[in-house]
Amino acid sequence: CQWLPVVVNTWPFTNATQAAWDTIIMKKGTSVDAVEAGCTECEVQQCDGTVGWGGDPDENGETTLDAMIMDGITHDVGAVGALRRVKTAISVARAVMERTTHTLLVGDQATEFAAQMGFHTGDIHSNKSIEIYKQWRLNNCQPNYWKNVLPDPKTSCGPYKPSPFHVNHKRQLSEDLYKGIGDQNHDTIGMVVIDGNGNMACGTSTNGLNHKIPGRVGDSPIPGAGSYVDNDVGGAAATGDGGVMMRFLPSYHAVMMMKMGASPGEATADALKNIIRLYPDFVGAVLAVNKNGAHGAACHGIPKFPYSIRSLQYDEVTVIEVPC
Ligand code: SD4
Repeated sequence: CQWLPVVVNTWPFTNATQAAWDTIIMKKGTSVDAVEAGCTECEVQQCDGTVGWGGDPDENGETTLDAMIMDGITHDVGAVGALRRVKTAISVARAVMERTTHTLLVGDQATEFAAQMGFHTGDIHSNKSIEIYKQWRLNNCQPNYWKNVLPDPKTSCGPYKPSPFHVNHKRQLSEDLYKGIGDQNHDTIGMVVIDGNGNMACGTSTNGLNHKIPGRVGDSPIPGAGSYVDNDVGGAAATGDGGVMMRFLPSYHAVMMMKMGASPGEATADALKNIIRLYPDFVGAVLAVNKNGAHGAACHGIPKFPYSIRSLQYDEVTVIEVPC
């Protein structure tokens, strides 16, 4: 198609788009190389504090990372969840893909794997993450992601105990989540690339949610949830409330809709429709590009969703805003 190659990613993370584009054009890299380079750029720059080291500490004050990478030709996937003490999450995910027959490694063992593969391990706090954590402790540790539990009566913080009272099966909305996701505070890089040979790859990288419960893994490293790609169809990536999104595999849904003939815009809208029906207060977005380079996105719960693109159609990295 006349517009190929194409790089698209969530949010106005334009340096990431440029890094991926340069990898294809200047370094003659593959789509997998480009996704790794683009997501790495965000990890290094800590894109808005929501990607990479030193952002969004958990309830213990620790930043942990989720990432995945997927090859559209082979459907090979590598992913890490709740990765501790390593900054280079997308590259570790790629090592999982290329050096193991597994798909997803988590927690301390993912860190051990990274160390074996030669990645640097060490402290990944920042002054900012320490400050966010301190403020949260000072504000009575607002237990954003618990339900039907009681805090320690002395501290009003954890450890939480199961509440003996009524059990509410409805998801409680978290103020913090809504502050964390929006056009002023971008989250999670999700990227889809079509390289010069028409081959596709996708990936994600994130540090998840502020004050998440330690051990929490979001949608980002889950194939079909955080992102998904099929060389013969197209790819998609998601951002938003991952606890909800992973129940619906919106990236897989969008790619399957494109396979059945939907445009990227229609496919992403359909993927979100399923979620919104059950979770009307859900906040998130899905971005998709088909194998010909047509692109589109849908979003919910925020005024608009910006995504970044570079292709032959756009002679510089361009931010497109979709109204929600
Ligand atoms: C997560 N989906 O960990 C990520 C966060 C995100 O916009 O994308 N926020 O749930």
